[in-house]
Order: sequence, then C-alpha cells, then structure tokens
Amino acid sequence: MRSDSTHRLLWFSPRIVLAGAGFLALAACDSVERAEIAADRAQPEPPSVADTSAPGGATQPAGAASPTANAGPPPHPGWASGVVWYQIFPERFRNGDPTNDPPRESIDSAKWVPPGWRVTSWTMDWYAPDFWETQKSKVFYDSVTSRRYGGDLQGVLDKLDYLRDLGVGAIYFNPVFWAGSMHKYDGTSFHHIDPWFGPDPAGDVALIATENPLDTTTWKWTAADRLFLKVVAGAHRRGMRVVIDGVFNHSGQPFFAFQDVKKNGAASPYAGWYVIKAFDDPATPEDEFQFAGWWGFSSLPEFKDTDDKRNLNEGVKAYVFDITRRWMDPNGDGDPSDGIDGWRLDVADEVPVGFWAEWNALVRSINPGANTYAEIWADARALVHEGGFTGAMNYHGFAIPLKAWFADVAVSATDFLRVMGERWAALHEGSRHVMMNLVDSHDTQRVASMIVNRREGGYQGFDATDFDSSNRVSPRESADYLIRRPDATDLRLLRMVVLFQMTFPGAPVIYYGTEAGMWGGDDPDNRMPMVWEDLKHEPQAKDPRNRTRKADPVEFDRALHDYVAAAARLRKINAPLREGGFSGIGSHDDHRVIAFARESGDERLVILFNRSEKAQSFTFALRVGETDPKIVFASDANPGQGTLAHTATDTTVTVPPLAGVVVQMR
Ligand SMILES: [Ca+2]
Ligand SMILES: [Ca+2]
Ligand SMILES: [Ca+2]
Ligand SMILES: [Ca+2]
Repeated sequence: MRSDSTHRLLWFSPRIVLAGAGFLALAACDSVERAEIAADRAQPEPPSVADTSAPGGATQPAGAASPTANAGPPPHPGWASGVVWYQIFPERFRNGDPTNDPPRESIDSAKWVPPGWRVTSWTMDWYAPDFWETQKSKVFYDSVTSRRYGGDLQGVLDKLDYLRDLGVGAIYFNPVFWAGSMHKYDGTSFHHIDPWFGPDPAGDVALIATENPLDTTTWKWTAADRLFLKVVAGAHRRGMRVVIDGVFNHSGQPFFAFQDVKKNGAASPYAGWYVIKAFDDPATPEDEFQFAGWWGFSSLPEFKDTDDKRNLNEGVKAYVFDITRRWMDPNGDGDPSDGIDGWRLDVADEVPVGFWAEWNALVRSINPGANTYAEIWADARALVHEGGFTGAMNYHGFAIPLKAWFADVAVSATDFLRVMGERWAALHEGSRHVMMNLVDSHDTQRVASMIVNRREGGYQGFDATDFDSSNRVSPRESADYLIRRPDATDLRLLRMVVLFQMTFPGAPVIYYGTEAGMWGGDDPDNRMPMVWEDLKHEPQAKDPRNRTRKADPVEFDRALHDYVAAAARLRKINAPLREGGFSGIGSHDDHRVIAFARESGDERLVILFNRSEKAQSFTFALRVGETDPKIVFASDANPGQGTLAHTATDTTVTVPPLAGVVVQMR
C-alpha cells in the first residue's frame, strides 16, 4: 500500500510469525512501577492505605497430564475470547441506595477526619473541598482519599441494562469484599461483601460477629453477600459474566486473622499467616509487635510464604481456597452457575507462582469455564503460563505501546505496528484473544487525560515509565498537567483509541466512565464519581493547585457513549475482530498511518488509522475473490467521511485526519 504516489510505505512481513522464546526480554518497568505506586501512596494521611491492583493469568486445563509442565492457558477460554469488559470501581459507579451510605466509624480514616466529616455529594465539583476537608487541610490531596460517595451494589443492579446496552460482555469489579478504604485492597474479610455495599450494614456486621472464621460451617450469608449474588444472577441473565478482584498477597489490619495475632501473639491460630518479626512482650508496657507490610505499608500486612517461597502458608491457602469455593459455587451444589465467572488477581507476581498453579487448578475444578487474569505490568507470559492463568491485564502488550503512538507519537508508526504485532504473536496461543486490552485503569490517568496531556517525543520507549510516571500523570506532582475537559481534537483521538481497542485481538476493557466522557489524572483523580445522564453535575471550576482555570461542564457525553456502543457492536457482529488472526499490512512514519488486517474463515477486515492532521490515502491489494470492498465503520464523527475506490487489483481508501476506518473486504 502507499499513502500517495510520491511516498513509498515501509513494508514488513505481512504475517507476523510466532517469535522464538526469549525474544522479548522481561522489562524492568514493573519494579519501577511498583516503587512509584508505593511513592504515590506515601501520603500524609496514615489511615489511607495504598491500593494495589493487578491480576492476570491463565489456568491449568483441568486434568492436564502434568500440572508442573508449562501447559499454558486453557485451550478453550470460551466466553473470555474477545469479550468486551467494563471495569467498575464500586464506591464510585452508582449510589443506588442512599440509606446504606458509609458512616464515619466505618471508614479507615475515622480517627483522623474532622468531626464534620460526611459523605460527599455525588455531583459536586471534584476539586471543590467539602467543609470538613477545609478543616483538615488546605491541600486537596490530603483529604480526598477520606471521601466516600456511597456507591453500592444496588447502583450496579440498577445499571445492568445500561451495561448490556453498551455491549458489555463481562464486568470486572475492583474489590467488593469488606474493607475500610474506598478502594478496598485492604481486606477486612474475603468471605463477606462490604456491608456498606449492601442494604443492611449494621445487621451484616452483627451477623459476621457470630461466626468463627476458621469454621466455614459458621459462615453466614449477609444481606450484602446476597445482594452481590443477585447482581451476579442479573448479569448472567443479561448474558454478562462477572469477575472480581482477588487480593491474596496481603490483608488490611482489621482482617480477623491479623487482629487475632495482634491480640494473642504466638498463641493465635493465625500466627503463621503473617510475616511476624516480633510479638508483643506482655511484661513490658510498650508494644513490641512488628510485622512486614506490602511495600512497607503497615496498613497492608503481608501474608507469609512457605519457607521455600514456592507457596503461601497453609493457613492462608486453606482460607483462600474456601472463599474461592464460596464465591464460585455459593450454594455448594456443584453447579457453578450461581457464582462468579472468574478472578482478577492483584499483584500476582508478588504471590508465589506455586500457589497460583494450585489455586488455578482449584478454580478449574469448580468451574471449567472460569477465567483468571493476573495483574502484571511487565511481560506477563511466564507468570500466565506457570501460574495457569487465562491471561493478564495487558499493560505490556497493549496499554503502554498504545499510549506511545496514539497519544504521544513518541514512536514511529512502523515501530508501533511492529511491536503490537510482535507482542501479540509472542503470547501463548490460548492467551491471544483473552488478554485484557486496557488503556487506563484505577491505577493510571484516564485515557481522555492521557490524550489531553500528550507530548510528542520524550518517551523512553515501549517499556518506559512515561506511561505511568508520577510527574507526568497527575496535577498532584506536575504543575503543567492539564486537568481540562477533552476538546474536539482530543475526542477524535479518543475515538481512534476506542476503535483500536475494538479491532485489535484480545478483550477490550472500558474503564467506567470513559464512554461517558470522563477525564482525570492518576489516582485519586481517576476515581471521580461516574457521570450519569440523569444527574446534574456541577461544573469543574476549582483547581487542586489553586491555579485559575476555565470552568468545565461535567455532563454525560451521549455522542461518545453511542459511539463506544457502536464500536462494541462492530466487534460483536464481525467474527474476525473477536477471534481472527492479525497481520500488519503497512505503515508510513511521516504520514502517521498504519493498516492491518483481521481475518477468520473467508472474512477479512482491513483497519486503517491516520494519526496525522491531514487526510491520507492508502492503497493496498485486493485478494482473489474480493471484488466489492466497503467502508463499514469510521471513527470520525461524520461517518460519511472516508472514501474508497478500487480497481480490479487494488483498493484506495482515504482516511480523514485523526480517524480510523474499517473496510470489509468482499
Ligand atoms: Ca449507597
Ligand atoms: Ca509489651
Ligand atoms: Ca451452585
Ligand atoms: Ca507476597
């Protein structure tokens, strides 16, 4: 293909072949990333615990001959293949029940917030401090993690039709289990849903107090637990799957086992669950109790590994296995249809892989159709393979390179297309259509703000931390970080990104609110309350650094929503986009264009992206039997733009500036 008569395109092998082992070195960015997350979390507010996130993985096929062999992901990931995901951060998605909103005593920072603390108005200007916040500090970021908005499961239940109509096939929930923080990566229990996500918080807490956590026969189903199962059933009825976050590396301090160890020391039945450096000596007045916390955070005591570091200790393992059974087959009748459909596993690379192999085998034994995903920011292949996960959150093979080209143009079109193809082809066959192809998450700036803050050049490469380096992703660290609403040009780029997600192999993930037009920097500004069409939101007029700014209206973007739904529908009705092979067709660095094909059976689609500010023409060859190619989708707001002409042998497509076009070859 060529962009015009005077420019030759750069060509590379039209079919990307499976690369040899080891051709992708493990990137160093993961540890850097972790250090940055840790740094981000070093906040002045002691109770606000870090939130972690990351899952991924492929499971061992049940009955595999050798569970230790690198069997790789399950051969038939079923529903997970090509599915469209929607990620819900429960505290911030929808407040469906104002009567259960969390009271002060339920939150982790209860002791540190001023007496006037109250639940924050859902529709308030995000950067406007509530009265109690001004009592605490003049700094926006000192109080924001103590906010609660009252999002809950009734809110999710009320919006299941909304998700189905958007084209969602699977919901990924950030942690839903009981925890004191707003993000809930600091579990108080793994066998109960957070009481303030359900209809009877006080009743739930009282009921839980009657249990012996070591005896599963005493475990009750609280009102919140039951409402969660209703959400699962409601999703299933609408053809959607439900995956939840498993945080099996650490707990919060209020976790029942940790509390018991703190109280009873070495005599506690849970003494072996944690990394205890010293128990308290009752003979002395001071508290000598010392333990290891995740990344040094005392709010997140880490679970102990076995002495050989190949597994989690027996006590935690047995508990995690019990709660896995509980949520995957709640009524215990051997039929998993009443349970969740899988898990996303937080900081999966910080839990021994031997544990994951056993745990994934358990998951498969309960529900052979379940899927599991490791959170890992680097190359996920080894962990997915050895741990027996289905796939991973695809930062390495999707989000990071995507931002490098679509937002920052920090790499050439040719390098972008080549790296995307190589990283995809290097995946184990069973992972190729199930990787969670996200652009943003609760751990990154929102995609709209990535685009608003794009900076050409300066990117260190495809594994650089530019993707999520704190001084470039948040107004908290960077005085020149733009917090404004995306403009018309930004939205063209956002539409291109969405179309790329929907046309690249794997499973696209929509972080809640992207479709509604939400923007925001990294944590905590990526966790604003969802913008809804039936709510009247205040404009964003305040600035976290007290700079002057133009007020930005905050309102549901109906046009963007309908575009995302249309792109999801395109994927749904075109099998090649969900399950077809991928091959690069060509690229042009100066014209900033890429073209690739997706095909399965006798169907072929060619997808073209023009990242330049001028219209660009592409010419590529027709295959035998392709006589009537047709544009079936365009990211441009005006679908009439983009033209196609063909001869007996070639097709020429003109793509508008900052747009993508899908051509059905027929
Ligand atoms: Ca509520
Ligand atoms: Ca003592
Ligand atoms: Ca069942
Ligand atoms: Ca660990």
